[in-house]
Amino acid sequence: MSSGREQGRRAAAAFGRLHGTAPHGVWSAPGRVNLIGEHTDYNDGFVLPFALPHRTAVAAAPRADGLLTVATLGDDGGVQRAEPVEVAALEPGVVTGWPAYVAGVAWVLRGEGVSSGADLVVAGDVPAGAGLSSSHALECAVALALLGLAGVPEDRPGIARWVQRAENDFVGAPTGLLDQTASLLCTEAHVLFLDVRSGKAEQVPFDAAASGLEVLVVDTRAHHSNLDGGYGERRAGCEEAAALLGVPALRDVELTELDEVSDRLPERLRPLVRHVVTENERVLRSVEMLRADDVAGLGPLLTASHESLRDDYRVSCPELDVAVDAALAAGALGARMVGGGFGGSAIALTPVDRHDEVVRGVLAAFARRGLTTPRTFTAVPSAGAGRDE
Ligand code: GAF
Repeated sequence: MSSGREQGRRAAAAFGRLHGTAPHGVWSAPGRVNLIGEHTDYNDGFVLPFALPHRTAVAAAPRADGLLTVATLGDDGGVQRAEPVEVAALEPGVVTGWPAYVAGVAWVLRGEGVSSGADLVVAGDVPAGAGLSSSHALECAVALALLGLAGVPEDRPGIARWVQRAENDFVGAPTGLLDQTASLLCTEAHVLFLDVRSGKAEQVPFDAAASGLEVLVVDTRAHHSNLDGGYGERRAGCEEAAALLGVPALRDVELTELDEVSDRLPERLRPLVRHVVTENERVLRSVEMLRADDVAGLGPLLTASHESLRDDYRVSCPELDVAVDAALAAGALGARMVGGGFGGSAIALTPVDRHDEVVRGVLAAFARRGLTTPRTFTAVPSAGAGRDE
């Protein structure tokens, strides 16, 4: 993990080497952890993410010929170049693989009247496929870079919606607004309490260390992708349930009416609705805990969230369950999978003085089952996206 602007410096240096000149600017955006509020965003509900110190940086300069070139700097210093594309010729399906995340943003911005070509050089350390929002970090950094080059004033909630459109309509992942909003709006030392329906975003102070606690991230290294069918199926199930209930979104179902509402749904949709309704409630209770300075009180809510995602929403996987169970057994106060699921990362709210035991317990549990050794790190709420240079 790098700190602060290191990725920006790497991107700028690589830009100089590749293009023989300094970039016009460098922008970067972080990955995220979602403390709680999973699969609620596309149901118009509540989320509570914070930004990671891990960032993706984009060094950029405009081009007069309308071409978009992208090069990515690997950990080993090697550079991977995407096929240059004409911004005017971009359409969904024309670009695939990782360059689609970059081209998708350029495609959306072209529709908004920002259609200049550019040279982009990317460097970052957000683990890919780890459920920590590496794709959104890239998309948000690219969006800020292209808008910055064009001199367009930033409207962050608006940029989040553009990035969502790139992801939904160009890349083909039917994701909600959680990740890009987190990357663009989070601030250091806070979690972002976002009401996705109204767009109301509140910075809630979050200092686990002051309570002798930390958020330990366990990247299970079981690969996660929102492009696999499971994510879209869950989303479609929620939309079907809302339509059957005659409400705009599952956000409109109250906890108190859950039983009555379930009776009106086919069996297969009931657990989805139960997860979304109880998860929204857990987010609201988590915010109350944080306002009351009761960070330890989050523990049972995190674990209840995991159980709901595992048993009702069914988006967990053996690796995530092993991580959560082992962390709890070794002394974590609460633990849950984060992000879309089916792989990726879990978090464990861990007493700082039990850090070593919890890490050891998780590693041992993975080793006993013959699973790939996970990566662990302590996540501290960090700065959101911005211009580095
Ligand atoms: C992924 C998606 F990108 C988010 O929009 C959100 O739905 C999340 O899964 C689940 O909460 O990260």
